[in-house]
Amino acid sequence: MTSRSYTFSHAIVRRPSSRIVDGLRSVDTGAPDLGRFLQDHAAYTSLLRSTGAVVAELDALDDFPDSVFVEDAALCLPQVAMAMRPGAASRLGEAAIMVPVLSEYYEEVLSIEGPGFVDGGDILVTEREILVGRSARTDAAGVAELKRITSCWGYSVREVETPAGVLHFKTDCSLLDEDTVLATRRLSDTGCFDGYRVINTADGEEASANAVRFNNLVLVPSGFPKTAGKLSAAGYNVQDVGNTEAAKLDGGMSCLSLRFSPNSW
Ligand code: CIR
Repeated sequence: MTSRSYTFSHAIVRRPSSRIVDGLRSVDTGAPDLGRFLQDHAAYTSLLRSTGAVVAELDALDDFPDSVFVEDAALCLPQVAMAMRPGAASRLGEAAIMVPVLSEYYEEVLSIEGPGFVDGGDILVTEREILVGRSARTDAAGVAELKRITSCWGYSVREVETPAGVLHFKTDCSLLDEDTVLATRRLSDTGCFDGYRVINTADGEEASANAVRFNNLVLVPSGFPKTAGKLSAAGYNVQDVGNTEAAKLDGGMSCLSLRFSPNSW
């Protein structure tokens, strides 16, 4: 069975900017090291490619220190791609830059026009629905516009809450398969995944929740052996990827790519 929620023919990544040290962060745990970030990014990109997907690696954007987190600027569904409207002022301009890139793959590229805001990191596309977490970056008006646009293709959007103090909805969860999500306990306890099978991150390993299922692989940040073990024991093909530098900027595995299978290909 081919699942549109984790089977992808394509991905887009963007190389980290030489201004990565200026990236946004909730807590300052030290400056990210560009050389190490580049190494981890290369390992991540080659794992995506190892699944047979075509992976476009975009040039770094030095005007946008956070632009390596390419997921936040767009949402790609099989029928349509959309530029998002990132809620951080320093990231707003990343969205328009994605439009010509996405037009290489899609006949139709739409944009969230505002006044609301939506970050791609707040959007979890599952087989049956699109969950959008309101957060410091994504507001009700943004969710409403996303809902209006995606309803044209029959998608059902469910608005949920991102726990206080958590950057994005997907900081605390990821899709593992048609029915299963990996989530922190603080998020799954809200009941937002009722009806799904939930695998919780191991206690103390909440930062491993932002994994990514990409074809046959589940990429998880390195350094979370208990959660990785739980996923392996559940039958997933787990690959760990160094994430120390992205983590200094609140980034994890899903933030680093846009993943898609355009219908027109
Ligand atoms: C930001 O604050 O926007 C970046 N430093 C991190 C973005 C992480 N993106 C994501 O979780 N989708």
